[in-house]
Amino acid sequence: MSLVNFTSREITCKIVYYGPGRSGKTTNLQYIYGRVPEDRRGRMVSLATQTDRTLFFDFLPLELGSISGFTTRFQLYTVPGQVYYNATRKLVLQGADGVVFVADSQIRQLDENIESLQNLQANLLEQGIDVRTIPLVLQYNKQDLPSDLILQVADLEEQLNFRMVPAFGASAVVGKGLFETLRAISERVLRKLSEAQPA
Ligand SMILES: Nc1nc2c(ncn2[C@@H]2O[C@H](COP(=O)(O)OP(=O)(O)OP(=O)(O)O)[C@@H](O)[C@H]2O)c(=O)[nH]1
Ligand SMILES: [Mg+2]
Repeated sequence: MSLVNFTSREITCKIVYYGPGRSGKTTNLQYIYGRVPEDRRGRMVSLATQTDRTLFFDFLPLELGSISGFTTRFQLYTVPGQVYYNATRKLVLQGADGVVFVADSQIRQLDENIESLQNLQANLLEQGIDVRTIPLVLQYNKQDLPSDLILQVADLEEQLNFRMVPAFGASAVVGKGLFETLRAISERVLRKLSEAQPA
């Protein structure tokens, strides 16, 4: 849930990076952390297993400028993608203002992507949120892999983008498409927030 503090003139929003195991959620945050100036970011916290799978979440606080005199802070989280960590995913998802769904473009991961999208929908619904109304952006990651291993963006659009939300081809290992994704979700979250304020 976004917080608006009128005394300190700050807006704080929560964005959750969701998606199947190994799709590249943690790599997104690590790359962003490495590229944002130090005075714009806080400490990144990662809780991972010994093999670097996310065990609980990653957390990265960012300051992304100001609107109408309010400093905008974004708290980026990742969920653990592995199927059996659903209880943790639900906890991390609580109070999200926006979701980035990081899909794995590999052909053999298509079912995992669909299952994870359905899991997102179910977990949001349990919290009384319709997946059609929460700000959502899709990212088709790993587009750097050989073309015979991956689905092209147009095919992924057809298979996964049922809400026709903004979507970006990306390669998290080299940082391609990551800031475009972040910009799109933060704009959508802020727009929704401004629509919710009484005129
Ligand atoms: N080729 C390629 N590999 C990637 C890309 N993004 C991530 N990877 C690799 O995929 C593996 C998993 O990446 P993570 O970022 O840990 O994935 P995750 O979504 O956080 O996985 P969980 O924490 O288990 O849910 C790592 O070996 C990454 O280096 C990409 O764009 N291209
Ligand atoms: Mg991870």
